[in-house]
Amino acid sequence: MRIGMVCYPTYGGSGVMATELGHELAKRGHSVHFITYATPMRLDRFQDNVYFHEVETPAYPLFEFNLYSLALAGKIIDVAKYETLDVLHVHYAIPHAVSGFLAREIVNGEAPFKLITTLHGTDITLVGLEPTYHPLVRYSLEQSDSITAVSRFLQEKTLQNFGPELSINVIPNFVDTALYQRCDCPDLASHIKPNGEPIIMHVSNFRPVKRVMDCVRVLQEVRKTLPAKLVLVGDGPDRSETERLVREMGLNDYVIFLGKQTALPEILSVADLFLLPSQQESFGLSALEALSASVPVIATNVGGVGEVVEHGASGFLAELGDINRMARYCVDLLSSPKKMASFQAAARKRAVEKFDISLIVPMYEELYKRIVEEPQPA
Ligand code: GMT
Repeated sequence: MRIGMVCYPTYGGSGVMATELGHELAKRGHSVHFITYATPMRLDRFQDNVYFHEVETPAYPLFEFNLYSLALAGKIIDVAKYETLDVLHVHYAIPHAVSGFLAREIVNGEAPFKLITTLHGTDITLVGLEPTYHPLVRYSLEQSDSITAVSRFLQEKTLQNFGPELSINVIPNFVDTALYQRCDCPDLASHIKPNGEPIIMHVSNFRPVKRVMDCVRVLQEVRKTLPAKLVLVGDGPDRSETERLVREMGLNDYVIFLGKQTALPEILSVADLFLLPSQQESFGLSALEALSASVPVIATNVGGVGEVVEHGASGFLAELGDINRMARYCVDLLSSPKKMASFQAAARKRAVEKFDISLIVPMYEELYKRIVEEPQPA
C-alpha cells in the first residue's frame, strides 16, 4: 500500500508514534511518505520504502502569519498526485486533519485517497476545545474516512466533546520491546550513579502539562529516607524554572539534566523508577517505554495512564499533585528488593503482552485495508 504520514516532527509522543509506525510499515513492504516541515526526530536512519517530503511555507510581506496549514494541504496534493497514495494517515488533528480533508477534496477524482485521523491528546482535550478550532476539528473528524484514538479515555473524551455519533476505533500506542529492553551500560551507570544510588527518571518535553517540577519535589521527599537521585531527560518551556527550583532546594548534586536524548533504551536501563506526574496524559508513551525497559512507573492517575500502568503491579498511580504519596510509593519500591523485582517483571510483561509493535501495527494495516476496499461515496 502507498501511505502518506503527516505528523509533527518534534520531540513528542505523536511524532514518535507516527515515525515508528512508518518504519514498521515500510519493513512490511508498504511505501511510506512522511509529509511535514522538518525531518521527524526518529526518522534518523535510511530505510528502504521510506520517503520524506518537506513542507515549505512560502513567505510574502502581506502574510503576517505563516500559512502552514495551506502549505501542508498543497504538499499533500502534490504527493497524492505524483505518488498515488492509497491512504493519508494524519497524526494529531490540528491542523493535520483539516489540511488532509482539504487536499482530499481538491484531488478527488484525479488522485483519490482515504483519510485516517489519529487523535493523540491535547488536539481533543485542550487545543481542540478552543472555540476558534472546535468547529474545524469536529468537521474534519466527521469527514475523515476513519478516526482512531490512542486510548479508551481519549475515545470517550472525543465522543463527549465532538459528537456521540462519531465512530472511533481505539488503537493503542506501541513500543518495540526488542529495542526497549534493559541492557548493561556500565559507563553510563558509573557516570550517573557512581555509588549505586537509586535512580528516579523522568522523560518529557518539559511542557507545563508534564509538571516536571513535581519530580523535584518528590525527590526532596524521597531523600528524607533514601539517597536517591533524579535524572531528567528532555527539554522544553519548563526547564529553566525546574533548574531554578533545584538550586533553591539545594538539590544540585542529586538532579541530573541530560537534555534531549535519542539513546533512550540505554538511558532507561540505568533507572530504578520512572516518574510521570502529568496533569493530563491521554496515554503516556514515555511510561510505556519505561515499562518495556523493566522500569516500574509512578504516575498520576489522569487520562489514559491507568490503561498503560496497572496500579499495584507494574507501578503505582496517585492523585494529581500528591507529592507525598508519589514519594511514599518510590520509597516503598526502592527499599524492598523483592517487591521491586516483581514490579520490574510485571512492567516488562505488560509491555510485551499488550503493547508490542508486532501486536499493534497489524491493527493499522487491517484498518487501511478495510477502508481502502470500502467503495467511494457517490
Ligand atoms: O497532546 C499533546 O500535548 C502532544 C502529544 C505529543 O505529541 O506528545 O502527546 C499526546 O500524545 C502522546 C502519543 O499518543 C501520548 O502518549 C500523550 O499522552 C499525549 N499527551 C497528552 O495527552 C497531554
